[in-house]
Amino acid sequence: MSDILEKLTVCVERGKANKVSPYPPDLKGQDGADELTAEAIKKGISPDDILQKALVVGMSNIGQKFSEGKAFVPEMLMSAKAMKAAMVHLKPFFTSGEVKQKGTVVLGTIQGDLHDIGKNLVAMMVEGAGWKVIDLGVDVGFDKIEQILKDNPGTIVGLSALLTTTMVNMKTVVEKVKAMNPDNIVMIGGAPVTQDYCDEIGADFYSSDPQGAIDYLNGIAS
Ligand code: B12
Repeated sequence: MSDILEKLTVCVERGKANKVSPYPPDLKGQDGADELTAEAIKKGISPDDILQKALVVGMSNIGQKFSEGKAFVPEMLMSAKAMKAAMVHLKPFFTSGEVKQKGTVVLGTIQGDLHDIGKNLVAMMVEGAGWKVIDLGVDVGFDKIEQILKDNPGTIVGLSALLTTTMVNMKTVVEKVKAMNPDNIVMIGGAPVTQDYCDEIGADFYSSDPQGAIDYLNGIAS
């Protein structure tokens, strides 16, 4: 099991999306994240292990290299491509939860930020836990959320941020969402976000992972 997960980690870190992808040249002709994820599932490795022990590790490795000046934006982009190729196979597992919907969650990556992999994972897993998810995509400000809240009162807002420079935009959204109705709930997450930041901006809930969000949401629903 560890062999295939290690290969998968390398594929995400090096940005090898699938077998036909010519990038990176030294891995030409070899299986990529697409094929290896399919194989791992076939072998009975749990989708959660595939995600946590391979895909997330690969992303973290490329992020580390970027921090050290050993990798650049194009490489991160290729890693994101590989991660997305893998996630296609995981989606059915994460979204095959209960059919009855417990409520609605509107999700988006905050204004100025284009990172969507973490947000997409939260969307998949929250949906799988039985919630209706409205995914607004990336670069989301209050304007996009406002209409959803008007049309679907009681909708819970989930915001993701990966950039310290633009995570400050979460504060504005929280303020405006609360000004609309103080009972509106906002949960936040993303690598640079912390519980302290959540408290500081008056958001209702922070979690470092999707499961925390699911536990919180299920607590609200029950
Ligand atoms: C892939 C990547 C990119 C890709 C994004 C592709 C995409 N479609 O998402 C591209 C190449 C486009 C990119 C661009 C940039 N990036 Co970038 N990127 C990354 C990288 C390597 C991985 C991010 C990722 O997907 N992680 C994996 C996911 C699964 O983790 P996650 O997002 O944290 O999500 C998890 C949790 O946080 C949580 N979660 C997430 N959201 C939410 C929401 C809620 C409500 C909850 C409860 C939980 C939750 O659940 C998720 C699953 O566990 C990170 C490095 C890193 N290690 O994070 C840098 C990183 C985030 N990028 C960085 C930078 C600097 C940039 C650029 C500014 C580079 C540049 N000079 O242009 C641009 C910014 C573009 C923009 N305006 O957004 C920096 C940010 C530094 C900082 N302190 O702000 C990082 C940290 C790299 C580094 N080490 O310096 N990037």
